Amino acid sequence: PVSPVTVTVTGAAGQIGYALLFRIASGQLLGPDVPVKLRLLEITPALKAAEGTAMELDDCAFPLLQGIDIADDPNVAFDGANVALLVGARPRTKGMERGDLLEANGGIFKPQGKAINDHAADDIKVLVVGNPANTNALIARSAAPDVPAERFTAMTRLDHNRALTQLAKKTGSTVADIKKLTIWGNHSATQYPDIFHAEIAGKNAAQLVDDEKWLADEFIPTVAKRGAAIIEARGASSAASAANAAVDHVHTWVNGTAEGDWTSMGIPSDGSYGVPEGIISSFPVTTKDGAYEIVQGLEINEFSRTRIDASVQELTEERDAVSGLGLV
Ligand code: NAX
Repeated sequence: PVSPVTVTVTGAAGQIGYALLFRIASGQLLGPDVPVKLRLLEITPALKAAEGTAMELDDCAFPLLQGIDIADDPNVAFDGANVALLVGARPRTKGMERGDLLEANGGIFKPQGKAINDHAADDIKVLVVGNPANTNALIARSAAPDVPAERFTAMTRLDHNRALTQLAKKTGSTVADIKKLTIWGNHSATQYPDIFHAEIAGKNAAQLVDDEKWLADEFIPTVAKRGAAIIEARGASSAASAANAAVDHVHTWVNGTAEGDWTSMGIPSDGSYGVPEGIISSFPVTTKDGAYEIVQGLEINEFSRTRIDASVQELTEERDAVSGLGLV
């Protein structure tokens, strides 16, 4: 029998948590043969709501679910964790400056990083979903010096998936035909979805599209501003699609990318493609046996270079800001 994997989810009582936990418990995160133990971390006032979600999880009688613990103390919630999904974060509220936002999130991600450092299992893998995801991941990573830096990742898979569908619609293809798409940079409006290396049923996507105006004026802004468009339409931010992307991210990290394809993950830069070492930026990566590697040797044209640099510049500024606050 396969031993159970402990998965900690923060912000468990929130809307992404509600869309995410049932999929984890049903086996979609790690595979149909892997039993899971869930740990839900919430702030004290939301513990009761988290208990309600746990009651519904019980009522699903998922054969793979071997237990649910709920805590408001990160030291308890991350104890023995193999996978940590950091979803809960402090949202930007009206009139809040960027510095205030980063500081408020530092108050969440620094102690969580330390708790992961002190209590998680040796094979811990961390995905930060809560925004600003890249910089929150950097804060958590900095607070966990004993955990290998590459275990701290940020989610750009939702952007990747959004880009796949937009490209499929434009070209009259299906998402399953598309390979080697890349999201570069920050999970923010500056992100750069890159189709220059993408293939659609084996043909180069940029050549098939052959429309730089569409790329610059429609594709990139549609993908980058999709979160706002969802809020406008739904009256609430992306939840099921964000949970789906988190499942995809971890599933791919653990189980590997397909031959001849790659995915996008926010990961600590090793300096590849001129991205300053240490910042958590999205790259094209392949995964195998629970580890990932940046796809090397891609030619970056002028169109892409400008956009990657702009997003990386924003990440560098966020890094400098949290550094100034003593958070990294
Ligand atoms: P909700 O406000 O519905 O839920 C957040 C939950 O986190 C709340 O229940 C809150 O009590 C909890 N929480 C707050 N501080 C906590 C702490 N210190 N420890 C544990 N739990 C804590 O937000 P939801 O819609 O679920 O979104 C969660 C986060 O995901 C937000 O930061 C959001 O911006 C971010 N997103 C990131 C995306 C990405 O692609 N990286 C896309 C979707 C989403 O916008």
